[in-house]
Amino acid sequence: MAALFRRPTRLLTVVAAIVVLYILVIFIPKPPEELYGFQYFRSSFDWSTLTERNPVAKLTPLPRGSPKRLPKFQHNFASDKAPSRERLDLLESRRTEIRGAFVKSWNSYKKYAWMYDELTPVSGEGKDTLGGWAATLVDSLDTLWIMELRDEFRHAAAAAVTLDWSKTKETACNFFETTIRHLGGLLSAYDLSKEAALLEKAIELGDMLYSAYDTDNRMPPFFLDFDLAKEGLLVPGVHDPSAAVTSSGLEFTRLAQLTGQDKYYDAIDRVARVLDQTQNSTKLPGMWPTFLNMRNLDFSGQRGFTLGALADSLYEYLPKMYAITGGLEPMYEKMYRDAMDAVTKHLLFRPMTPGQDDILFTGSVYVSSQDGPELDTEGQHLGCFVGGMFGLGGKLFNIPEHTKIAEKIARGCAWAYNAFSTGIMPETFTLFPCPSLEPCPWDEVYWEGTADRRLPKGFKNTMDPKYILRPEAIESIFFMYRMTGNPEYQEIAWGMFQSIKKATETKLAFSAISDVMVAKAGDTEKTDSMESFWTSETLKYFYLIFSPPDLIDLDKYVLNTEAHPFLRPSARGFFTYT
Ligand code: DMJ
Repeated sequence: MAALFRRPTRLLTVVAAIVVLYILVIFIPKPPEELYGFQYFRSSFDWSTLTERNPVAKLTPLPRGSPKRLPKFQHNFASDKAPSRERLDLLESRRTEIRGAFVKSWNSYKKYAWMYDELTPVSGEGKDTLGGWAATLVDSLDTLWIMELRDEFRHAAAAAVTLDWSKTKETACNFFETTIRHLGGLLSAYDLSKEAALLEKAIELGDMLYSAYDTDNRMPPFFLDFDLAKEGLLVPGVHDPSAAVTSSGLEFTRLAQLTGQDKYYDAIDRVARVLDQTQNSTKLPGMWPTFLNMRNLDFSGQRGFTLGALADSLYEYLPKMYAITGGLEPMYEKMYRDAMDAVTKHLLFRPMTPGQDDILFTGSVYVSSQDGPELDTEGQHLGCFVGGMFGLGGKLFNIPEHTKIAEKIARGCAWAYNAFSTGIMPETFTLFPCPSLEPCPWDEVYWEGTADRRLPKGFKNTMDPKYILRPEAIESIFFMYRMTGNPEYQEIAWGMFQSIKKATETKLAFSAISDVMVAKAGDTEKTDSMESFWTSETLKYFYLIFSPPDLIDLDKYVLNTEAHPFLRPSARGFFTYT
């Protein structure tokens, strides 16, 4: 060593060699591995090697008994009269048109925004909104499969398995969105195609997302900050949207089932147990507040409650978790029943409409210290998923009243679509409630005196008149069709699809619009945004409602909140990764 320092040129050579080696290791991309028939790139950091700062002493295992025989959700289509040739042709032509809308969106994404999160559907560029891991691509994999665009699927899957979860310009990711879109997208693409490389990529991501649970109380934060996670310094938030931090159950359960690793299930089970323990000690017993303090887990002080924005999938996942665990975890049934009792009592209302329509909506509640629960009769597009949830819960737990409520909520959203000039419901609006859930007479004078008169009759005002290609209304209509077999729901869906197409289509694809109240659908202002749920959810539901009911049979699959189908356990047992 001493000799080395006496000869400066030799020292320089050694330093230069070390630098070159470093550059080679860090900057020269590693060649792909050949894995399950794909050129697979492994992420540059393996999150499964991280030593946890707050390890779990004893993991709660995935329920592994023989799954229960759960009541059927889908209508018995086999007992119906076979549809006529004309009807079958009509359904096929509708599917073709919907698939055309998907292909148009997909082709422009490929041409202008490949590997970006989203396409800007007016200006034709790519933009990153969720970490830069090709959100639209990953979110669309299963739709490509379902629409039988198999070459495109293979091409997209080959790109998906090159994603590096440690390669992002961001310092943190949105834990919820990455779970439902990316992890959910990969798992469902695997469940449908059985391409093992997709599951491998899902496991890499699952391990990264799992690190969000390495906090003092094992509750996840809203943002997964990569450096903090690596140092074991993550802390849960004190005011987080309840859906974002409590609804990763389906994705982590499916990952546990496919890998046989209990740690993924343990993580979400701990969150569910907190919900279970706190459900009846909130200001609106049965429901959890819209915002949660995940640090001290005291949910008793917050006063706002909703099934809409920020809270939605917390509730959506209760019956779905029961389904994916094969009915072996009873706490989900109990939570669903108690939550829906509170919803039925405090949030459900019938709007006063000119046609005295037999429809229902859910609003939001503020619990004031003087007057108790006060209902705000605001409707939200996001809240339209509730029809599907009541339907699934009603069937799974044999509560006929809930299936009736489900249909009325789904029809309420269809009614709101119909009421506007574009044939589309705005993001949010306020309605006039009837005094009870029974029909009430239309009071035109009252409406004229109190409503914003630019709105259709029955509506009071809209705080947010945009439509951003959301799926929730068609989601519930689709669920109602599969639940009842009533073809009227297909006609409702077709009307919705045509309206959305007319109002949102651009030269390249489809775009969010700023206002659903313009006089003519073609005159809408396009806001140059196409979120990945357009191809992941909205177009998938439209396609499925016109497809034979055994395509994504809801007694075999459960859909995550981003419409990604996961296989449910069957009497044949759990599906495991081999
Ligand atoms: C989707 O990402 C999911 O459905 C989520 O649960 C709510 N918001 C969007 C669609 O509107």
